[in-house]
Amino acid sequence: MTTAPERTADLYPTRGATEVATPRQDPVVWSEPGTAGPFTGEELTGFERDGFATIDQLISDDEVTRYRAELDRLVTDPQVRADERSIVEPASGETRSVFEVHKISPVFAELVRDPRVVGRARQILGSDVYVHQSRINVKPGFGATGFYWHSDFETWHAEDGLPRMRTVSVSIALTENLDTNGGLMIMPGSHLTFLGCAGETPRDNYKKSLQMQDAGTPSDEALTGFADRHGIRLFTGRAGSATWFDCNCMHGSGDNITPYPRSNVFIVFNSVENTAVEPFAAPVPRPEFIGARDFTPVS
Ligand SMILES: O=C(O)CCC(=O)C(=O)O
Ligand SMILES: [Fe+2]
Repeated sequence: MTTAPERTADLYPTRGATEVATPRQDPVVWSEPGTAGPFTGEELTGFERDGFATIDQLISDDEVTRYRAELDRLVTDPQVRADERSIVEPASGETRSVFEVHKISPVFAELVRDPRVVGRARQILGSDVYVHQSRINVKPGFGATGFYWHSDFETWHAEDGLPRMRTVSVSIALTENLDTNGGLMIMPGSHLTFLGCAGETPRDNYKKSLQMQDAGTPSDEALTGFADRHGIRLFTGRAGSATWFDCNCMHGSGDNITPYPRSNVFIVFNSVENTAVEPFAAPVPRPEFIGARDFTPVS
């Protein structure tokens, strides 16, 4: 008699017939209390409660200048622009995101290895970590479109096969994030509830969802309930500031119609004890430049 290979249990059902809320089944901070690292105990407590922690100045002004020059280079380099890693604005054709910047740019690779960055990720995830995704989001002025409300984990679970909520993102501002230029909004405390979304994942969903998300989008009713319960926080900060946020935060951002670009670099760290398996709710995994399948720890 043969037995079928055991599938990883699905703790977070999504993309079924109806929208369904599941309480979080995982810790938020995985390291033992008192584990040394760049975050203070107080910051970690806040992260556990709210799902995010902000750092006023993660990198210096000189470093901002260097990383921003590298961002500009990546956005204007015709070879990078022609690469599938570049996602353009549907209307203007301008570059909106470039993925896997830690692989295509030695400068951003350095940022990932920086102890101020990877050290915080290790502290939250309580293990060695690898990069599940990295990207720059450029958001130029005069009409860059926003990112509709979503939980990143919903997509990473459904389409990339991350089993548990043991993943954290950092968004580092490379231009000033004003209250007017399409900054990141998070619903504090929303990371404690998983909202499984209704609707099947179309094949090659990522091609559309990177410009405008559709599958994996919460209903207006659910978002109203979340917002009424948790409120909405807008993150502002000078270039060099950073927001760390849990993988299951309900978040999004508005359009940028100001003249001032809002450019950030995002790095997503996943625990080496939570590596990707088969997608939980999609026909095939997304390409590796969006969801890594190389689990080599950052050293
Ligand atoms: O850049 C933003 O405003 C939000 C980006 C985001 O949510 C994402 O890249 O998953
Ligand atoms: Fe996101």
